[in-house]
Amino acid sequence: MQYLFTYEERLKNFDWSLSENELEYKKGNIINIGWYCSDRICLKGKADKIALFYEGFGGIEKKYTFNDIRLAGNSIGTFLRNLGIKNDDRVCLFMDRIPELYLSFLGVLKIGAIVQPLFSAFGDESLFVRLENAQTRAIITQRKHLPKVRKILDRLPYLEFIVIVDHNKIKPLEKKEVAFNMEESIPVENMEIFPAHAESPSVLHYTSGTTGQPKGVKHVHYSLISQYLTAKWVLDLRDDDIYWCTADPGWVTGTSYGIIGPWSLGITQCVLDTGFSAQAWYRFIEKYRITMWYSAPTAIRSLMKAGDEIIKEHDLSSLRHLASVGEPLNSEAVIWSEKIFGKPFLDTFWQTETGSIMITNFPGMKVKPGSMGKPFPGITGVVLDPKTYQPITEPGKIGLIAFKPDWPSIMRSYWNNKEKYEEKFVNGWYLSGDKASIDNEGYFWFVGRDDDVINTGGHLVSPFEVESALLEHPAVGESAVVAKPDELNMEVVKAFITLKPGFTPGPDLELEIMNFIRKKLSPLAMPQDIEYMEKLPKTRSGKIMRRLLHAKEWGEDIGDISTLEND
Ligand code: 6R9
Repeated sequence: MQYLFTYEERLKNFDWSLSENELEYKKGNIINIGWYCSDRICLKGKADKIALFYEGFGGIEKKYTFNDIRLAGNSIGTFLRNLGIKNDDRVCLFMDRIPELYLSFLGVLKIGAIVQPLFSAFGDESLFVRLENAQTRAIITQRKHLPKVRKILDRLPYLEFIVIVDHNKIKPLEKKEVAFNMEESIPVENMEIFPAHAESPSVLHYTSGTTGQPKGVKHVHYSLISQYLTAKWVLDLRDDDIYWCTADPGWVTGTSYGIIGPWSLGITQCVLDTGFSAQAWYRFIEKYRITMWYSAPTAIRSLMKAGDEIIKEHDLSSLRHLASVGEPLNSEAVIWSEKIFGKPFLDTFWQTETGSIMITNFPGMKVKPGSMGKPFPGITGVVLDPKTYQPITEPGKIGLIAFKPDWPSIMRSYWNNKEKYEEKFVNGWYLSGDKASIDNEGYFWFVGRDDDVINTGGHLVSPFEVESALLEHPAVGESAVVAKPDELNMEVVKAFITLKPGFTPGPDLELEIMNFIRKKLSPLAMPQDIEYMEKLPKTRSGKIMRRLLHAKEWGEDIGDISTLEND
């Protein structure tokens, strides 16, 4: 395969001004991501190029040119502005992967408001804590998700508008609800784009931590500088590519590389909103002649499981380049893809907080299956000694993955949580919260997380959030949530609970509790296994020893238990 340059060439004299120059951005200028992803591409002569091919349930197909997405962004932006939404207001997107989700993203940014994308699979409680924390002023949603919004509305004094994109005019609108139909709206040819500057806030993504409620990661418009160049170099996007990022924009991958990266490069992308099935995915690649595919290990493992026979039924020869993110990509998956597609999935490592790819198998670089690759040019990545926080120089020794906090798309804060934000920086390093080793050729090898956050199929789940929800169930006395090994998702959620007096353990109660969590949080956070206990292991100071439960699940040594309470 022909690549246009090598990693070493790109490392030489690297400077982010390379990206700034390509984007014709100069320090102090206006930089609005919404404009860059649509208006600028039209000005570059690509107004009639397809920006989005969409396929939804029931075979619905739609397509939009860059001029269409420019106009749609204008219409939505103008509609919100007319409601009184202004710059820095938080606007939540709570939709399935329908075109309105992608186009509203641009519209919100165009007026300088902060876009807060959330998974539409979230239950009312998950939605509530994120809207409450961000003091969100408007939410854009679909009819099917309204019951969840209506349920929590009275507890959200800052939420003024519920914008419904598919109002059917049969049922009357209720409190705070307004209808906006994109297809029926009058195209807005010209609008005043908000003059965002480098540090103007852009996207607010919520991510789970070990303790406390999820944290809102605040990004700024200048993040474009990182997202543009990493999309161009790592995803190797070229003008005639047909690109498919399988991530939902509720996850940072779905915005940084499912909207901003590709569209700022003027690339055609495809969206499939029908959920996962190997058959459907291969058919989609074949139908749209997808050339670049960015996905995640769990999906890749599911495809492997579906078998190679089904692949033979499809012409997948259009695929030119593959990459993966979200969790460790096992070497088997790399080897499998090489065998099946003739090219390996290239592993990329990054986080909501980093905003863009940090460690990567750069196109053309020798792939060591199981390794995450090397830092992107301009990124100083190290592993630190967990005691001294000094970089480890010895190859193969495990330490904490850390980065020099000087790249354009690093988060600017955790929303209203200065304390947690400051904890992420030590000795002038940004701490990722992950562990790895670096080999003698500079390749990073992922080891695991440095906290209790559960990574199930690429989705981060906070044990705290699940425990809190469990405690709201009338039968649950105490709860402890840990990761349990799983073949497909690598980790799944396991809950240990004690019951309140008068409740009897059993499969019916287990099912009831699981459903309770699913409705409140999301299907992803639902425990796959609930174990009843007489009492939970605790330290003498009364803290639940999750470490012990974790070790039990993973068959590991339980370590020091001197603080374990025993009566
Ligand atoms: C983009 C994204 C970040 C956490 C990260 C790490 C895990 C991501 C990985 C990986 C092993 C990879 N992670 N990529 N682990 N290999 N290539 O995933 O953001 O949802 O914030 O998750 O995911 O633990 O710290 P986010």
